[in-house]
Amino acid sequence: MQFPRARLAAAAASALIVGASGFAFASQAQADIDVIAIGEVQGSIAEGDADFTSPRAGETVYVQGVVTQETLDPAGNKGFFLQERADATDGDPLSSDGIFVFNNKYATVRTLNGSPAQAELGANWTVKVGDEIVVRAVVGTYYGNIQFSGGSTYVYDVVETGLDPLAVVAAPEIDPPDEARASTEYFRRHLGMQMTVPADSVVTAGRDVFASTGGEVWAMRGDSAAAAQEGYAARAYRDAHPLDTAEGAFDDGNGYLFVMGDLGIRATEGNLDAIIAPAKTYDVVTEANAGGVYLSYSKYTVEVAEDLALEGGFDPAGNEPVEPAGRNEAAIGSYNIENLYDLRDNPNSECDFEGDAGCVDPEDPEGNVDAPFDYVPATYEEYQARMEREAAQIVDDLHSPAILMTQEGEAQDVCSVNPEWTKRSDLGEDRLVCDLVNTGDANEFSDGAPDSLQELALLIAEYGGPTYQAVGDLDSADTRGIMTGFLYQPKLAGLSKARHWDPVLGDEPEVDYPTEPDAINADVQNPKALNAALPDAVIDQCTGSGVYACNGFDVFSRPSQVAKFYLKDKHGRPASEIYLINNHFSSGPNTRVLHRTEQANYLAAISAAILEDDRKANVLAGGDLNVFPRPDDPFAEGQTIAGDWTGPSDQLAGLYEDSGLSSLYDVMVEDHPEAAYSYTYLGQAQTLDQMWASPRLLKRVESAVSAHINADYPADAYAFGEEPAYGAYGVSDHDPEVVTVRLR
Ligand SMILES: [Ca+2]
Ligand SMILES: [Ca+2]
Ligand SMILES: [Ca+2]
Ligand SMILES: [Ca+2]
Repeated sequence: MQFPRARLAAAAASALIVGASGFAFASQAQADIDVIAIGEVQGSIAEGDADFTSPRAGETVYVQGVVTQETLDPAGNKGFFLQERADATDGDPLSSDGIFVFNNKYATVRTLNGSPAQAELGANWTVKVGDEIVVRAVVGTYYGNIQFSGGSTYVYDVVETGLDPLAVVAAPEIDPPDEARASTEYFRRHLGMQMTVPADSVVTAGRDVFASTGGEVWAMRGDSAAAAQEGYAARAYRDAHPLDTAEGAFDDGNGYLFVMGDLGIRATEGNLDAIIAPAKTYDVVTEANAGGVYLSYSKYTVEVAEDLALEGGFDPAGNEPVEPAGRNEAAIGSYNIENLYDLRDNPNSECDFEGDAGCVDPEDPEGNVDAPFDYVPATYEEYQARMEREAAQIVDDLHSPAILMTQEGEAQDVCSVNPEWTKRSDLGEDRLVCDLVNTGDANEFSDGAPDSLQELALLIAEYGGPTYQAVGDLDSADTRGIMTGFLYQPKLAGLSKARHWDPVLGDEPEVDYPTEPDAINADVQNPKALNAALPDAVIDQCTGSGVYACNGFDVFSRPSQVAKFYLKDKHGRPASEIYLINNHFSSGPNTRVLHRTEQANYLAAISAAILEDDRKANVLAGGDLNVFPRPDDPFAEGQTIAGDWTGPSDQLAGLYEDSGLSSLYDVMVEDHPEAAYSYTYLGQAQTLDQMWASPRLLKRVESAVSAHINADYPADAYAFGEEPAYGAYGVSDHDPEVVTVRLR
């Protein structure tokens, strides 16, 4: 053997052994040990293998490896990667030669009774990169990650110290195959091993952060086919997108992508608050970086040891930006403002403030929430900072649309604008006056304007933007307390009067849907939320999770909200009326499939009711539909959805076939495919936020764009105590949409 092997305790008993540290010992242990290859623990992953469990699961084994890297998670849990010297592996390229050791809060691992390590070091070995050790451990698994755990791991021997890990173990340059299944096998074959991310790799989505695991950055090799595409097209789109690298709606799953995490960076820097660099899409990695492959939340993540060195590529915000509306045009936007909760204790809600008990709804148990409420801002300053960034985006990047449909504002109305407020009054929190005691109709300052949206309107004015008015029907809220809403400029648009005979705003809406409408449907108001019971055939299939999951027994957990506006011409005269239908369907694309399909059907029925009343009506339906437009689908053709139900799921079929509306995504794809997306997930661009136009409105559409000011930028900086790296950009997880239409 060319390399040092573990000393046998049995041998040690017969002679005095001088350890690596020069310490002499004589072991009493008689046990023989059988060191096996780590590859035997990880298992050989053949092509098409569906079983990724360890062939040695649950067994106690001895392995030998070099400590290549330490890890540290945001909760303070430590760990390390162990990998065999390149010349001491099983020689099988289909099995990994490394393994992760989870070590809880400890910096040491116990030594085995009677082992050379114990004789040499006493009860504990201190984890040290560059030590080559022999351990006895139980083969465990944690959500698919094959690992040892410090509690059942003992160091048997320290074979050598002071090694340069990357000089003695293999750290292959990452090069995953294009096909998703093959890519998963590829990463599984490297689980626990060091891999090298080469320089020139290109970031494919804004850094994402998760409180429990830290941050992640998705990327592709600089020489991948997607990176070679022209200009802004050089990124990863879901397969169905026309700019995906392979032909056809569903092809390879973009297996060439990889993701980098920061468990290693945190350990290297010895700082719990360390987080991977705030990368944005198109950034280029300028220095090669190595790290162990770790499996977390179904993602094989390279936990790089050093923070990323990045160079900015294209600026995502410059990809088909919104143009200001012209003289005889009006712009209407839609924006998911991501949990815009204020820091006022709503007396009508039990889940918007510290100390609240939680919100429950027997009709929608899935929507129940318990304290602590992680969507409520930590401080008023944090809340205001988010609003300031959203205000800046609405003014600078969306060019102050006449009307903005919003999703995820707080469903609270216990405040009014302080009469003392002016653009320059600098009242801070006191810009609103609130009654935080009286509930329901007894509340003194309830005024029909949802408070966080109302305050956002004031922030827009303080920022130098135009005057906006906030409106919304609180009946559009879900159990937790988020709702859709509207911001409009009174100078450019006004709310039409709600008539009792109106096909949707009236007391007997003409929405053709097979079940009983909710009581709210009889309200005569503008704007107005609408909802109905789910059909029995759907309720009978509802389950707690997966594709059959339902958020309650109504069509919507967050009712669709209709508003009828008149747009004004440059003289302030009413030019045309338009119905806006604002939506926030249940999430996410591959769960709650039946439920979301009904939501699309109901939205189609609302639109059809308007168009049957007046086929020339201007209707714009929009919002976060939480599923992709055709031909994209979370389930490829022939893919199993459940039982013998196969893809595509075509959840928006009702909209395509029965609403009378056309998807403006088709306009975007035709006009500027490289910018046709609104969200990034697993490193790929996709579309969740959509706008749909009636025939008459479609003829007046001048442009429809998605403003790429969020999804491609690092998000949620405040969660990690950071300043936002890109000013206003990255304040929400969704990109807003703006459609510009001719007034007549
Ligand atoms: Ca593809
Ligand atoms: Ca509140
Ligand atoms: Ca409350
Ligand atoms: Ca209010």
